[in-house]
Amino acid sequence: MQIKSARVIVTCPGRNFVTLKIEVEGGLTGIGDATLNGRELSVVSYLEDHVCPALIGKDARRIEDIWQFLYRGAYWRRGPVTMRAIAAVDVALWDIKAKAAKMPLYDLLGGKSRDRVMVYGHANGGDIDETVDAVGRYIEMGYKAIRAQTGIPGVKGAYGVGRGDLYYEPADAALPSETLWNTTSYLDYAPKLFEALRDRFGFDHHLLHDVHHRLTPIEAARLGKSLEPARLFWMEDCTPAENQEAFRLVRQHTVTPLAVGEIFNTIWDCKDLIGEQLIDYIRATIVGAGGVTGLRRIADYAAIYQVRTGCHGATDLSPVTLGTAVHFDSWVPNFGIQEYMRHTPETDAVFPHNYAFEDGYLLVGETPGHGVDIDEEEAAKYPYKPMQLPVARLEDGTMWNW
Ligand code: CS2
Ligand code: MG
Repeated sequence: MQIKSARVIVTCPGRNFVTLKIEVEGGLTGIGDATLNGRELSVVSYLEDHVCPALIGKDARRIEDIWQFLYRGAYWRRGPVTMRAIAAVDVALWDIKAKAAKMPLYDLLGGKSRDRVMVYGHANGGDIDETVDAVGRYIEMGYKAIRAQTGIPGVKGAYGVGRGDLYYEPADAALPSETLWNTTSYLDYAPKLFEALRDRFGFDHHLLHDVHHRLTPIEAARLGKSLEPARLFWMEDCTPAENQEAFRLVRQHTVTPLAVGEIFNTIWDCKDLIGEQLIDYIRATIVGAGGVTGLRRIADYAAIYQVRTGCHGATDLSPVTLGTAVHFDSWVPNFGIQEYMRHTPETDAVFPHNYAFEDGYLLVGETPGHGVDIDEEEAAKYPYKPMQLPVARLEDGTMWNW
């Protein structure tokens, strides 16, 4: 089953997506997502200039060998650009293998471990009252788990406050826009949101919160402690995780469950976090962590330590990643939850797919492959637009973690 062509398709139906399409002799095709929010064209070049030419003529059935060829063979290991390119190839090849086997991807991975995949949606508002109302709307839509983020009065552009209810999208300008951060106001305000949410809705729904790397370890420990009465499903990215040891300090102070890993690329980024049981959920995802092959390694390792998966699923992860994730989630024994931010109708039209939301869960499709396609005519209507993520500064002008 020789690879005949490998092409990159860039489209911007509201936001940029990079997709790799591989065709093998006999005509079967598969697609993989290679989108890196705000840095899309670097992956396009990595694929077009360095990876695609080397794929031609290779046996598409040898997914593991091709993964190793691209990982070890580059010499320059890891990193978001390399690992997204590898993910795109890997997912396209799994798609082809599953189509050739006439099986939905989850079957090829070992079959379903569950019937449906619990997801969490994003509720946000400019202040506590607005966010409480937004959570109410998510509950009405059937969500069992909801991430809640609130603006902070006096703090311009606090993380997670979107434009619109369903389609939160942070990459908002050709050059990074500036937001403000104030840790003192946040540490004071955020716990009040969760108190208000539990007062209003009780404890029947899972609540999640994303700190988005804004705190130091001791501040994160304090927030974790103050959120304990709200019994969160998780507190996410409470402090930057380049230094995995930082989580020891957080962990020893709080029983609020910890999630981390949406920016991780490989198992090495979370080796100690998992091995020392410093986290509860690993957020690495298909496109970020080298495809199905890379993520499966992380998930199997995590299972030994009772760490469960919680795949990143923001809108910058294309429907191809989401669709593949739903297959992965249906199979993976140590599944925790799946993030689900809806794509716009334009994006859904570019990427026809067969996963479906029902009553707080995503249902996996039954067609062979990962169940997501790209309509190239539709994609061509939306040319690439330069868009970058914002940056954050403290009030005195110091750069902070966005
Ligand atoms: C966020 C993301 O989904 C999440 O948990 O942290 O929205 C993140 O900001 C974006 O994926 C960045 O591209
Ligand atoms: Mg996050």
